[in-house]
Amino acid sequence: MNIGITCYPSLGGSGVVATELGKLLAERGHQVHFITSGIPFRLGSYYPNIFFHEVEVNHYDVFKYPPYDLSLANRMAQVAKNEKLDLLHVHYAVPHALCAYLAKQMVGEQLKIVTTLHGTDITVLGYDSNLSDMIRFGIEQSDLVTAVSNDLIRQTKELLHVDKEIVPVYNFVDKRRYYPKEVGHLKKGFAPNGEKIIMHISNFRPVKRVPDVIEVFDRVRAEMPAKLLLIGEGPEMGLVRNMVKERSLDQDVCFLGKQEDVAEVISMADLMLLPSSKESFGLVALEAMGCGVPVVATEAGGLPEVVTDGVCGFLLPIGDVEGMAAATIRLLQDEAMYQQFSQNSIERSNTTFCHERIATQYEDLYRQLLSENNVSI
Ligand code: GMT
Repeated sequence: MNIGITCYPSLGGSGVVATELGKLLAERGHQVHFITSGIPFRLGSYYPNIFFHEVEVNHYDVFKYPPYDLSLANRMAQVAKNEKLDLLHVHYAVPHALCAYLAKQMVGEQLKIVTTLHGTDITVLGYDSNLSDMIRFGIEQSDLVTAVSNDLIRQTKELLHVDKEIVPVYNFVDKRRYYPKEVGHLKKGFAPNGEKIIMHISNFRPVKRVPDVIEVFDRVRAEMPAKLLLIGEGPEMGLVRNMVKERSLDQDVCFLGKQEDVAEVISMADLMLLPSSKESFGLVALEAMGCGVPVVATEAGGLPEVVTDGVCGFLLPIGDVEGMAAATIRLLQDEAMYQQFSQNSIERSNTTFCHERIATQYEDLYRQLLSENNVSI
């Protein structure tokens, strides 16, 4: 198959999933064309069967807002024609589903559109009355719509009142790269006296509730020796740094900023903390599970579909910092329970969320869609 993929190329779960899926499809012999505003950050080096088509936005003075959407639609149509694309798989509804619709109008009905909903494209932007009708239209005009959790499907239907079938396809991790790595030497640098390492990874946006991470860590630290590693950057970084100072936690909290090889970094952790108020899936939780790191998180959105409560970690109500601190201490102090949760996490990640399984699911959906229209593939 000739497949076009559009996503946001910068750091973020939807871009990661789109890029990793593209790599897996290319490994299976498909021609994969990324149509994005920059090289997706997880793409890294050269891969056979992967091509990159940059979307260049016109910054002519007359434009108050440079028209990214139109340039993207135009590029999609060009690539679809030149490379004889069978389908465009767009990740994140806004504006990608609409751009794909426009491209299809330009090249013809034979070009199929697959839209994957990732979360905030519905659970945040869906509440904006300036966008909600467009999002609904984009979903309805797509030939196939998938979402990364059942909870996101429920929320999409409730919020946008769409009747269209939305197929759940979970996110995945590549188990050839996400497994417990031997990083004792790195761990020693942060926890020289064998302190437990708690980790949080996010874009520090309000939905991630990073201040709750500090609240939880403060309580854990009062009970046992522990270190907190914070990975990522974003709007609430200043607030979080202040909280660390005010609570005199500077010696025990380390800010690592953005990191590319998270599989290596996550292997240093004993526990992943994810206190989000919204999380359609929680890719970071899955990445941690793949590395054998149990998760303490909230019950938000699709997290219960990823982290089995009491098996791979513990899930608490949003904002329950006391509960999350108690669960963290319990798990870190009970060695037998910890080892069991760590094993359970690896097993769940390698089965339900195995990269091979999910790539096959997407491939089957593409084939079904194209065969409905008698396209030979
Ligand atoms: O979490 C974010 O702020 C980034 C966002 C994105 O679009 O990259 O993540 C969303 O998509 C990820 C991949 O499907 C999911 O794992 C995240 O749970 C989801 N974020 C939210 O729902 C807040």
